[in-house]
Amino acid sequence: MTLENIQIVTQLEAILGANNVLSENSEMVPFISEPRKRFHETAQAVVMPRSIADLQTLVRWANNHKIPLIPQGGNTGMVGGQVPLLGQEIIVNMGRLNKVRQVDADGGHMIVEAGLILEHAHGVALQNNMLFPLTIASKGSAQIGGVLSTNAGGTQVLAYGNARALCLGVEAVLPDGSLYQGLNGLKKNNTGYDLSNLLVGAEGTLGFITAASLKLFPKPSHYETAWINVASPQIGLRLLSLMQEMAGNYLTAFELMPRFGIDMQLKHTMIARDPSESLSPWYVMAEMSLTKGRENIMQRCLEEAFGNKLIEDAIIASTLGHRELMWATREQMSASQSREGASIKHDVSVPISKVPELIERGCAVAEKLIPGIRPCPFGHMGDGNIHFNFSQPQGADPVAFMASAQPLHDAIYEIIADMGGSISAEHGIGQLKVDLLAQTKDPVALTMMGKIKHALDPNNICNPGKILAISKQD
Ligand code: 2HG
Ligand code: ZN
Repeated sequence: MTLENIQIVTQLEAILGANNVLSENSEMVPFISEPRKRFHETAQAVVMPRSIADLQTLVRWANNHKIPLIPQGGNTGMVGGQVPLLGQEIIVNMGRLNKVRQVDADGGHMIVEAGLILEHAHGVALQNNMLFPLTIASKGSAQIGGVLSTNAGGTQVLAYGNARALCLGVEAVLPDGSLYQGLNGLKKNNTGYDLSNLLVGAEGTLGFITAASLKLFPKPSHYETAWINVASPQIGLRLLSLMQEMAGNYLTAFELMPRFGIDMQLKHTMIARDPSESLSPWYVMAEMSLTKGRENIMQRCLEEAFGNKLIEDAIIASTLGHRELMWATREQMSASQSREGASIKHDVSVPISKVPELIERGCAVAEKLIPGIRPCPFGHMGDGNIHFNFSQPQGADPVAFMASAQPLHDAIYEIIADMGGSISAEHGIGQLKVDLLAQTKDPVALTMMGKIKHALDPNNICNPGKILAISKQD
């Protein structure tokens, strides 16, 4: 039975309460427009369930009527997973399911609901003298459910792992409305298929994550943070090895940035001052998260690097403000590119040792394809994950620049394939990379994914057309 929009809205109001349903286009805008301004479809409605039981009723109803639902967190995703593709979906914003259910500091975990904002999760951990380490630039809006559904990475993966590695289990409403109960505080639990891990990174295509058990770590007593001039990504790689050798897992961040990224931020007055000491084509921002009694490890690493003639200039943050300036500069790289005009992006990874070669080959091919293009490769060098982004040539028409992107995408992804890398390191597939995934993923893996999707969601109501094309899911 198909329902008209008006009936849909009436029934949604009956299930969830009128205050929790938005259907006017003007009200839906904040939930439909997304960071990259690339996906423009409207939605039937935006709903905000207030309880897990209401969510279950909603999903059961949608399954009966074969109405597509999109689980949405803070709407910060970069690949359009959290916004409509078809125009007839109902966006289910999870923000009101945001309770902290349990904190077990001694046991090293906490159970929180999907709608909890990532920064608030950090705060809960800190109040208990613990650390939830996963952090991303959009931490003030991103929600735990979205972080897990996209298996987000960020700047601490080097030492602590990505979202998947930080999750002990989830609770989820499945496409038939049943509640999967996988929450636990266990480090070891070897009881069959890892279903929680299947839901993490599924981008809402297998159901709605409603709560998660997250790992907590002892809170570091202090941080040593440095901004280091490196002559090339190759030198950056050697510095990474040196720091890992000397500091082991205390090295928690190792981020690479080109000078261009700092210049953009100064130009658009996004930072009060340059965090670096002097000009260099590249910089590394490195951080060590240390426990009591471990002091000056960064200083010793840098002395060693100076002694080996690996580096010529570096600065260690001497105040909290200085450290914050360094982090702001790193985290605003993406936003500064948006202010500079259009940018063509690739969230890619290669084996860490191949990052310098990736940057060299990628820049060369881009400059050949689009003269004047301004490469801005930056990011999580310690994880082999580079945001291989390119800003439009100065003064170029942004629309024409974006229209010329395909040969560049093809060339970058060809290099990635050649190096055994990944077409999506941390942002996921969403709607942006569905075709690319189909072209590049192992065919057997794609078939397995399609079968899992069909088994759990035969009516294809959970985020249809994301990760897998609609024909593949049926
Ligand atoms: C980051 O690391 C984000 O800053 C955004 O993942 C990357 O805009 C981008 O390409
Ligand atoms: Zn990133």
